Amino acid sequence: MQTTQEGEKAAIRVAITGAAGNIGYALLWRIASGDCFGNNQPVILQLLEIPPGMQRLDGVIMELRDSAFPLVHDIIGTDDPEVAFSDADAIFLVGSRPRTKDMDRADLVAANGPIFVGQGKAIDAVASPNVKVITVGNPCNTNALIASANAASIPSRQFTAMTRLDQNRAVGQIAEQARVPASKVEDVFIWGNHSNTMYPDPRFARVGNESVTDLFDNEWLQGAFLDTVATRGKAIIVARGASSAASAASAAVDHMRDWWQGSNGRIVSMALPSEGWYGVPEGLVFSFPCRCEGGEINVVEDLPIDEFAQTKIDENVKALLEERDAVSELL
Ligand code: NAX
Repeated sequence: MQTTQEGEKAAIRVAITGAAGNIGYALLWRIASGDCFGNNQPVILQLLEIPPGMQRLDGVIMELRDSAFPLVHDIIGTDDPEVAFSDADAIFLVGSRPRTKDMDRADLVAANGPIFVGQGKAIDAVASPNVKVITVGNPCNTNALIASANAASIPSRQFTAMTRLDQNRAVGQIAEQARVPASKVEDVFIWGNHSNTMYPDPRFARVGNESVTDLFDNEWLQGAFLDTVATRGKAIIVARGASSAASAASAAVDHMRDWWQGSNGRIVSMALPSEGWYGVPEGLVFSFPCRCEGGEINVVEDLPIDEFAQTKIDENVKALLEERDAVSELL
């Protein structure tokens, strides 16, 4: 813990892996400016890269220093996970290999799984016992499971994966269709895996006081809306020639901010190890409707499930069980 001037909060340690990558470049400035942990919460940034990324990381750190953020008390750049995660209060696991055109999901699982074994062990050894972990690197649900399985001393509920980008995409689609600002759209959330099987559930969503299911018909909600959200990542790659970066960073900030500071009663999407909620097998890292309060994530447990939602939940359970089987030797 850092010494503080009177009245100033002690700095928290925030670790970010893949910090010199595309998402890292957008994420660091949002965290440094106070968007995530609060505009009166100083941070020490602990940035992890692999050796080939260290020169780029040096450049990123130079730019961060040149931004002279009042809340940034120190910046550490390293290629050693035990240095990056040392006493970390919050960790963003972003670094991993993005999927390329020639890779299917099984290739991605095989390429990235081992990274999260080593990082889970390092978190177990050196992070704060209260650490909050968000996994962004894909396949993020299964990578969170691997990291958690290798960090036995840290409760598994402290390991989450990011489906907030999918939620934000769903909000964006509804807002655009209803011609309202995104702030008017509430309580749409994601079930399942961060992959194209995910289910953006509109049944409890509202635009202002109006129910989304009254505003739009099932043909759109179960058709174009669902497809657009589920395949948005690919559409961005086609249009931009690169995968989502700023929107992914923004979603990671939203996820961690709500966990850290509370979601003010709003339902948000977070993937976390199932405790059997909605019949999802225990331990599977699955996106559920959640509310956050006092630093805790509480799954909203009493929502009715109709036949379509059940089919989508089952589809995601099946896909995640297959991913879990594919990495069983890493768990
Ligand atoms: P980049 O390739 O731009 O950056 C990744 C960085 O991670 C590189 O600098 C690389 O050197 C570093 N890295 C690789 N292995 C590492 C390791 N073992 N330890 C530390 N650093 C390591 O990818 P970027 O666009 O930033 O995407 C990062 C990850 O986010 C990818 O896996 C990507 O698939 C995933 N995404 C997840 C999303 C989600 O909603 N959950 C959406 C966006 C994104 O596709």
